Amino acid sequence: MLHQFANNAKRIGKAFFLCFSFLLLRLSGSFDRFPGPTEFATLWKALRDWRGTFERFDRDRSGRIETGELRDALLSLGYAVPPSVLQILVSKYDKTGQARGLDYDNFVECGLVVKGLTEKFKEKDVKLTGSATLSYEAFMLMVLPFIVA
Ligand SMILES: [Ca+2]
Repeated sequence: MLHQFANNAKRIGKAFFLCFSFLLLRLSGSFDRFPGPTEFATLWKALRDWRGTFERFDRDRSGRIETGELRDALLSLGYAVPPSVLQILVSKYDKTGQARGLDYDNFVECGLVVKGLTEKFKEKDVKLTGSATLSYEAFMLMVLPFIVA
């Protein structure tokens, strides 16, 4: 039983840590506040949702999300990522370096970054036109939490 728990914890470890980090950022904009039971329930639901999305869009059952699968998965989540951005995402999060696709952990990390940056951008693009004007400081404050997370 302990061995099974350890294997599950190892398997979901990185995805859990990433979701946990983003949850903390979302709660307070910093790592100052520790989440309670409600937030942990939200975290587990988010992880279950990410797993479901991964499995639904890994259409060839390769255990990895390739470029087309990533495009479709992100689109299903409401993120119409342009092809140029999609290529950058794949090159960054496909850790094999051999265009074999994203494993689950890297898929979650990629998805969280796209989700977080898109939500931040929408705060500046209130009319949802797809463009926004922002200062250098606003841009840096928008992007840096995702780089250092
Ligand atoms: Ca696949």
